[in-house]
Amino acid sequence: MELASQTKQTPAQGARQAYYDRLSKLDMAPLWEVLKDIVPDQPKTVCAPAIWHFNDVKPLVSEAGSVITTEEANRRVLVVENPTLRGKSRITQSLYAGLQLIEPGEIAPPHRHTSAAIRFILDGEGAYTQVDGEKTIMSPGDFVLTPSDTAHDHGNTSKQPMIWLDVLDLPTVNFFEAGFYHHIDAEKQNTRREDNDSLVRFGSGVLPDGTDATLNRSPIINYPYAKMRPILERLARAGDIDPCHGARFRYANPLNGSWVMPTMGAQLALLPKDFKGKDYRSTDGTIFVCVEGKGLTKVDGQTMEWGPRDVFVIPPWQRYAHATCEESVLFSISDRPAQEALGFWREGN
Ligand code: 1HN
Repeated sequence: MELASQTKQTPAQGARQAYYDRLSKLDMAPLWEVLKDIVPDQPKTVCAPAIWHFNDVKPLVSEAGSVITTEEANRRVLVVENPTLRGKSRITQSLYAGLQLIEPGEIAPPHRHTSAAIRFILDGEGAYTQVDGEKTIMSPGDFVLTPSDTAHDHGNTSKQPMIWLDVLDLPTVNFFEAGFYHHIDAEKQNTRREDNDSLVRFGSGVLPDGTDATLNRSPIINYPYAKMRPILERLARAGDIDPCHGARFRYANPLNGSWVMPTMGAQLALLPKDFKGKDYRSTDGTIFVCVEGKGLTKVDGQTMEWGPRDVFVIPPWQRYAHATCEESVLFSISDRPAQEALGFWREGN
């Protein structure tokens, strides 16, 4: 009886609740009860910082090869899920990530969909992907694009398995409920261009006559690590080293200097040995891959130690700082281009 009287509403509260109940019947609700939740003072994230050590995940990715064929799976991928977003197939609220395995002799047949994808090659040598009629052979550290709605298929004609990180803007496209998928009825698409044609045409500071410069994404499908790594060395040697990020560039759309795709943007950074980065935060939750070296990243009271091929994620607006014990290279990707286009991307220290 005591308890009941304690939880009893005052007549005013009771009237208010009755009013809310009547609103609810019409699918309406009072803003003042939720205002603080939907308009936070500063970015509020449901993501957690997390790291996937390649040494831990590689055996499980390899085991997938005996669990299912690429033919049956279509794409043989283990989804990398943020620990606080389990079951949602996402690493941040806006991005999907997965580790894909393709065994020697296998093909992953062509299809196209609204969601754009990137591949960042982690392990193996010599498998290929084809994007809109162009084939490229992939090596570790290569950054490969599958822009929105482009036909793509993969195959492994090498003698070793290949593992790469897939990142797709699926949660973003699905947030807008705007995604289409098209099956292409073939084992592989026919190539219409020479291998690596797009890099040769657009990757050297010239634009051939007839180039459609309004394309909102890069025409280049593979930014090979062998071509990118020396650029970092130049930047570092010249002393162009940011106190937070090290010597860094962003992969650019050569037509307009913008990010490679409207929904996802990527960067590559060289952090010198014994680098001690300053604190940084930004509104784009960011996925990192260690390409080379060894170091750690402190975020929100947590320390994540990383080495080659490890994948880690920093949630939006959480302060982080990198430190190295060896010269290191970090690849990163986020939804920053989308936030910039919408006008709400912010950074700070
Ligand atoms: C996809 O098309 C690929 O083409 C990989 O390799 C992962 C995850 C969801 C939807 C489409 C690929 C994917 C995907």
